[in-house]
Amino acid sequence: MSSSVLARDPAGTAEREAFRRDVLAGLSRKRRAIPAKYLYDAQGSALFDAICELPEYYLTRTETEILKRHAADIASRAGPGCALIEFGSGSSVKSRLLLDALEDLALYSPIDISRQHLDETADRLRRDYPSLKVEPVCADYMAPAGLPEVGKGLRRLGFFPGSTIGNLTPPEATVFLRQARRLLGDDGALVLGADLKKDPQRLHAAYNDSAGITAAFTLNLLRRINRELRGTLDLDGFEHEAFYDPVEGRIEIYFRSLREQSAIVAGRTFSFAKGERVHTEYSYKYDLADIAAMARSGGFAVADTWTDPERLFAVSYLVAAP
Ligand code: AVI
Repeated sequence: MSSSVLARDPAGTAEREAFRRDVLAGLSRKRRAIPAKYLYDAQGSALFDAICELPEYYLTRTETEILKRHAADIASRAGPGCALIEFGSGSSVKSRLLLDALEDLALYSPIDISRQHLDETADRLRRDYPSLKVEPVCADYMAPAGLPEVGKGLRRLGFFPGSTIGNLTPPEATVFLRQARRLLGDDGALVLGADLKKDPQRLHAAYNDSAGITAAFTLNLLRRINRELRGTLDLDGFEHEAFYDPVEGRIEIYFRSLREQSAIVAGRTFSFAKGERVHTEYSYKYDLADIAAMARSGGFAVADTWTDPERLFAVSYLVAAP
C-alpha cells in the first residue's frame, strides 16, 4: 500500500481492504500465515509496549543501555550537521538518546506508516526540542516502490533500532537495506539494532513470558480479525506458540488451533484441524558475521559495532559501501 493512498484515506478504508485481502490470502494458503504488521493495531501496539517492559524481554533494555553508553561514539562518527532519519517512529526514548548526542542536528525525520503515531511523535518532539526541525514522513518504508526523498542536500544518518530488521526474512532485509542505502546516499550511514544469537532458553523465555503478554499480543490478531473482518474465531480455541529454530537462527511465532473447528472470516468459512497453526512472525537472531553479511547484501559495510557485557544485543554503525 502506498503512502499516498494512506494520505488520501484518513478513515483507513484502503488499510482495511488490504487487511481483508492479506488475511483471506494468508488463511487460504497451505502453510497459513498472516503478515506481522497486522499485529500492531492500537491494542497490539499497547501490548508490544508492555512486552518491552517484561523481565524476560531483554532486547529493549539492553539496546537502550548500549545506546546510552555509545551515543557519543555514534555522534562523533556521524559528525555535525546531519539529518537523522528514523525508520518507524516508535521508540522515542531511543531516538532522544541520539537527538541529545548529535551535534547541530539539521533535521529529524521519522518515517512511519501510521499517521497518528507520526503526528504524536512529531508533536512531542517539537515541544521538547523547540529549535529542532522535525519533518515526519507518512510512508511504508518496506514498500517496494522505494522511499520518498528526505533530508535532501544533507548528510543523512538512518536509525533502525529494536531489531525490527529481525522481523524481515533475509531477502526482505536486503530489500529494506538497499532502499535505505539509496535514500541515505553515498555519504550516508545507518545505525542498526540487531538481536544476537544466544542460549536458546533465554530466547524461548523472551517470547514465552510468564505473564502471558506475548501470548496476548499474538492472540490479539484474532480479536482484530473478528472486529474488522466480521470474524467468528473462538479466542479460547487457539493458543500462542513460539520456539527458536537454531538451524534458521530465528524465533517462529504462530497461533495454533486447540481443537478441530471452523470459523467465518469476511464471509468465508475456514476449517482448522487440531494442532494446525497460522504463522504470524519471524524474529531472526544474528552473530556478528551475519550482521556483516546482511549489511553487505544491502550495500553497506560495518564500521563499528557496540554490544553489552553479556553480548545479548548489537548496535552497528553501517556506512554506505562504494
Ligand atoms: C518488533 N520486534 C522486534 C519484536 C521481536 O522481538 O521480534 C516483536 C515481538 N514479537 C513478540 N515479541 C516481540
